[in-house]
Amino acid sequence: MAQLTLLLLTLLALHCGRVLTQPEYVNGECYADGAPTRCEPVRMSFSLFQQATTSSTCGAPPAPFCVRSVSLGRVVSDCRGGDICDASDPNNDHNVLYLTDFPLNSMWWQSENSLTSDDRVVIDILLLTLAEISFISFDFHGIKAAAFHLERSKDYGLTFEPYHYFAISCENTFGMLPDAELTTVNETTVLCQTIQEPPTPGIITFFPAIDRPSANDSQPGYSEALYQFVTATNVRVIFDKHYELQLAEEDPGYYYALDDINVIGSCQCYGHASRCIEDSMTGLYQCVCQHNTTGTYCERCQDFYNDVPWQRADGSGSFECKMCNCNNHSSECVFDEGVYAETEFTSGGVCQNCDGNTAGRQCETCAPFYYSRPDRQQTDPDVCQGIHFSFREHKNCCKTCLTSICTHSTKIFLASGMHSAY
Ligand SMILES: *[C@@H]1O[C@H](CO)[C@@H](O)[C@H](O)[C@H]1NC(C)=O
Ligand SMILES: *[C@@H]1O[C@H](CO)[C@@H](O)[C@H](O)[C@H]1NC(C)=O
Ligand SMILES: *[C@@H]1O[C@H](CO)[C@@H](O)[C@H](O)[C@H]1NC(C)=O
Ligand SMILES: CC(=O)N[C@H]1CO[C@H](CO)[C@@H](O)[C@@H]1O
Repeated sequence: MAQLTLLLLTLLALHCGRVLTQPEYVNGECYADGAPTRCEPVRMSFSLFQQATTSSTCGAPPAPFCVRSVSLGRVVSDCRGGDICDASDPNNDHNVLYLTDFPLNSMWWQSENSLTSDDRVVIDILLLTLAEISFISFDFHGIKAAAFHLERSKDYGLTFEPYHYFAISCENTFGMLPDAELTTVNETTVLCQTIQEPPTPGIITFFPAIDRPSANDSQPGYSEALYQFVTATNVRVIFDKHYELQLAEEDPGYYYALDDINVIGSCQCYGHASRCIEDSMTGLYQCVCQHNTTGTYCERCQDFYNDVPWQRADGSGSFECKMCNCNNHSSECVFDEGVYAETEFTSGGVCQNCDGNTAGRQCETCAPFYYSRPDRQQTDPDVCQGIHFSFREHKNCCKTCLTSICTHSTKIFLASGMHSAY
């Protein structure tokens, strides 16, 4: 109950927030006293006011149904109320929109009313980003399904994979054991959760991370596998089986009915953003990346911040991206694993296209046939001066090479392309 209250408060807060302000969510900061710290956007609802779609809705044409409830521990069906689903009557409409409307609204979604006990019904919800899911809850109107399962997509609906199962009998329906023991090697195994019998109306919730070995989000927190396991761009709900009843003669058949589906989580930003905002072009959420990261999900380092490899911030560190040192002679840099190992994992950036005839991993020396002027800093644009000692026409030129003549003749030499004739 406390959980439900919290959920409703969260949703109320989000509801008001969306109406009154730009959709922007702030949680903590990514820097504390100037030092980078892991940060996450606040939790929000990814289902609220999103358009869900379904394979089955009652009401067109209008059709009667019998109300299911639990009385004295048994499921009962009541056909006496003359209940009817009618899409054209606002009081009896059970459109799929009501699945994702404000949860305190009493309107509900209902499938066609005359299904057989194992007719499947599918609901799809797009989450508008790669969401890190805290929980998904289903608020059944009338009795719960006897079995249903979740699939998720991480590529905006191109592909789906099984995510979680629910059943009164996991073993009989899905051949799965509830309460499976997990260890770190198999902690992202898809599980089956028991639906209590009788399947009273109300909420059943799936927490993707809970009871998995690395779920404790402290030191270092979610494993990479678990971090990936809790994410989705789309959620698909598949109702597999109705709770079987002795249907009365006047009972038109089985149906599923839910008040709401809630998908609660935060934008996945790999610990490098405390906010995500709606992109006005795509309508999708995008992380506001910190720690010199970039991308929709802060999934890579900004250009020129490749001196260390990109890494997710977790409980063991913030892993901010580090700027390359190219001694002021390049603004391009690539990360090299080998170099990183050679430097004992302190610096792996390799500068590209060093300018001013500089060379080296950090543009820290001069290119062949150029030498470093003793009167200039390495960061100076003119630190490397050219001379070709073996080039006959210029062999008398400037032993010290600090005169303007030398600079001039060197330029001629370079421009003439005779460099390669050496
Ligand atoms: C997970 O692996 C452990 C052994 O490491 C095994 O005992 C357990 O049954 C496995 N769980 C599942 C659900 O496969
Ligand atoms: C998670 O870790 C913290 C710190 O190590 C500990 O205090 C807490 O009890 C742990 N929680 C669970 C559920 O194991
Ligand atoms: C870096 O290079 C620019 C021109 O490329 C130059 O103006 C500036 O003085 C240099 N900075 C240092 C610290 O040498
Ligand atoms: C370009 C950029 O955003 N640089 C930031 C990299 O991160 C440091 C803090 O670690 C900021 O001070 C820089 O502004």
